[in-house]
Amino acid sequence: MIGFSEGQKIEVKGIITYSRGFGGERKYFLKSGDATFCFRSRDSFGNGDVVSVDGILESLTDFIIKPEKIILLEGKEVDDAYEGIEKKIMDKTEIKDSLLFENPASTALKSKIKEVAGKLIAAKELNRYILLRFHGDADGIAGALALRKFLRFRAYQQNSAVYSPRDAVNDLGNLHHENHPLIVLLDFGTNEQSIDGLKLLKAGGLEVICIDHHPLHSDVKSNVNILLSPWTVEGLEDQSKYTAGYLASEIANMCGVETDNLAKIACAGDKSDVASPGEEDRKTALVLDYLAAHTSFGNSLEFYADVLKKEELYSSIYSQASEKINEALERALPKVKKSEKNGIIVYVVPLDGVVEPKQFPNRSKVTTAVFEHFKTDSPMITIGYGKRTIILRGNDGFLKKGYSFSEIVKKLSSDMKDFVMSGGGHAKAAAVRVEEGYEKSTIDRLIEELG
Ligand SMILES: [Mn+2]
Repeated sequence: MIGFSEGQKIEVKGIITYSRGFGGERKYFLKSGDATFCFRSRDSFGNGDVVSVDGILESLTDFIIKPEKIILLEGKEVDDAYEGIEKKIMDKTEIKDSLLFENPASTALKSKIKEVAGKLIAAKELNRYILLRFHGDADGIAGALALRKFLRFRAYQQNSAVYSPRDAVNDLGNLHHENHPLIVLLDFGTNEQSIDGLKLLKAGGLEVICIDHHPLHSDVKSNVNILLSPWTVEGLEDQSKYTAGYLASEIANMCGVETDNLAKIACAGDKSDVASPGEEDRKTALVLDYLAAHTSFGNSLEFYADVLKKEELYSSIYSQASEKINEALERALPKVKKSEKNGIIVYVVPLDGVVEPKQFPNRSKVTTAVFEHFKTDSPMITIGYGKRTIILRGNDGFLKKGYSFSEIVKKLSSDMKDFVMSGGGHAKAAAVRVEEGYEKSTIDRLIEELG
């Protein structure tokens, strides 16, 4: 560093990122944003504490300060220090300026992707505690694996697409003793049902980054610190296909790791063509979905990464998963009813008796399998239903006629408040929960909406 000399008086404000015992004292490492200093003290500080150290610069080789006075900062001073130091680190960090894939979403979101990349790199540099919740499907898992390539964090699988107030209270409780933790929600958390949870995090003063491609509720933006969503891009079409795992791969790419492969797996998992996934990527996505459906423990990310490396286990999971889907498809096809409405082919398939509760494939996977079985260029939708659940799939032809399931579901939810409990999803794929016994009437009503 320019301008420092040994023996000079120095005052440094910084964040403690690490410490270790050193005789009867502790040796602390302090990041000021310009450099990492160290000092020894008998006082006890924690990682993440912000201190101001007055003393003599003893050595220029590793910036050792002999402290004369150490003050632990509190309140607003801490927040200001974090902001300032983080900014210095972000300015110094080299973040790649190129994208993995150029498309209307990545181009428009480039500076946002960069912002998240910088934020995560700074968090890593400051050794902040990061909690990442990822959606328990191939897209969410691939995204978490992409971020894992350059970042350490606690990872938890989220099996619902909603960030509930219960999740928020849990996180607030668990992070209570962490200093300036950071929460990342990946592939969920930006829909209407998540707002209350997000509000609690905000009220608790937690910093939150949301990376999601589910239809965005307008209140999300004001309740999180950074929002990376294709739904914020004006005029963008088919927003959902820019999947969360794909966006996470773009972030990781800017941080200098290779994530091309994970971007493809993420897109394969959500049937998106954005990263042009191939046959092998589709296989891997299926393996991840199969694993995620069978995993009940929360911290499973390392396990997924391992399975992908173990060839034999991988292939045997793949053959089991595809066999189970084919078997379910065989059971479903005889029950499919075909009709037509306003030039749209409609397939309806009852799924009770076709899928077993809590088994792979679930109702949504079987509906997708039926949908893919009847693949056509003409406008077509497939509706799968079971007890209290309706699953919707539509093709590009359906979309081109100007329809969107997220819009239709929104309308149904408000028109049929008493029967439709909740619903949501994407333009081409969505799900609805209804009161028991109202599955068929809701489907009839839904088909009427196509008129
Ligand atoms: Mn997704």
